[in-house]
Amino acid sequence: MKKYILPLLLAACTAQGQVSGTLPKPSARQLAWQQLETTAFLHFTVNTYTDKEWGEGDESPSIFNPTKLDAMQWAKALKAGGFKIAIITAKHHDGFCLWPSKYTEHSIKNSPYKNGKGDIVKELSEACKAVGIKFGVYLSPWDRHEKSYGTDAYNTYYKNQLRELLTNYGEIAEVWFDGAKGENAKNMEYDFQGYWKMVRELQPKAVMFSDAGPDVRWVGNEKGNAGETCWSTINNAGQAPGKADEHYLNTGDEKGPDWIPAETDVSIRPGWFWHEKENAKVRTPQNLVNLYYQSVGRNSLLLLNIPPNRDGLLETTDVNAIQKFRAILNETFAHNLVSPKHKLLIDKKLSTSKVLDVNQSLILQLDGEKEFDRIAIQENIAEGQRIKSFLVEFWDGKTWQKLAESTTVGHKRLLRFPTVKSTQVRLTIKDALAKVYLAEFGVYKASAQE
Ligand code: FUL
Repeated sequence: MKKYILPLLLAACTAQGQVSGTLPKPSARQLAWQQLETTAFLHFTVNTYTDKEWGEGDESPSIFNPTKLDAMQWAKALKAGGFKIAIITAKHHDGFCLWPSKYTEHSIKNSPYKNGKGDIVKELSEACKAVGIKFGVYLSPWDRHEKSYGTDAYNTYYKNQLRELLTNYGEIAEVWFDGAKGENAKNMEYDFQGYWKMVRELQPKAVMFSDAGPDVRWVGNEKGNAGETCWSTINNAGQAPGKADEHYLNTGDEKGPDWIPAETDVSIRPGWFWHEKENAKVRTPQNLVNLYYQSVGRNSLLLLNIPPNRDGLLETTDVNAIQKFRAILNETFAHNLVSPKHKLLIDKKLSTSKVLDVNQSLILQLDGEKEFDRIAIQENIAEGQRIKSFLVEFWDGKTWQKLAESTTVGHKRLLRFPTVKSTQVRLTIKDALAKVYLAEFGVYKASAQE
């Protein structure tokens, strides 16, 4: 047996990339996911009616009655807000299912909603398809209702429900495995490997989120803050769902052998579920724009939660906020002021890039003398994430002046600074893991409404 061990080890190291000298790279599904940039969460369950954030599991299905529910209203609002996936809490910690699962009575089928004939997972999946956005599901492993929780039979229960979600609702773009669990919850060994295998088999295009992957990791907080330095790589060996090292996940690890980019989940309201008392605490469009800079602008994705109310509708305040958020972003990033002669860097194609070495500088001519206060830089992450630190300067007519100095770039780095006027800017790669594939470079003047 022994003689097989070394070749096996070597093969494993090469597959991980670091030992062979090549860098970890995204899978096709991760690459496509990263480019979506903004995705949405819909937290909805019995909590909406009990005013809780974590249900107990003993709520009666009779309290769940969203009489005006309109999944098209949700889907249209999310589309208008520029969100590319809608992820619904098909089952939160209370165990109540928003679809009529065959495996429990604790579901919508025993609620007054459509006299027990409703299926919100179906309604939303169809609405998403109709408006042209993707669809995802959150299925809480922690279940405070299901009696088998704490035994291995629960793993079978969970997989039965997962299979229902993966087979009856068309294409699923993302599956969310939340690691959260109350301190007094029963001990439970989740069969994550089994769950993940099922997703790969039944929905090969779906990315899977948990604290630590396999495809997407948690950003380490629920405040909407990706690390100032944010690597898409980590060493997954030390991480597990529910046992996350929050700081490590926030910044990633430049030496990490596993490509598992960060997703920044945050709510438009203080809570994840709708509460009447929070109606006046909805984030403003400007606050949401700031979240975009702190997540997408730091090589992460923004997963913004917009919770339906007791009627089953998104509130007008929330809908208006996300629409305005998108309008501001569209205005800010409408005109790239870089001269058309740098065409590879302004063609919005990540696959056409300019290769730069460490210490190499690149001067970017603007399309005349321009006022600007935002810069967007993108690496072609299909080749891995490489930039460790960089400097951006502008020409003041006599000399180069520092505009910003920063660390990682990855899919996107957004820089904000007070307005300057100039004809050219200069990018210097100060440190990198390997040659840099610079895909895009944008110079902008922010919308006055930011
Ligand atoms: C947490 C949960 O406990 C919250 O209720 C919410 O679902 C959030 C997105 O994840 O871990």
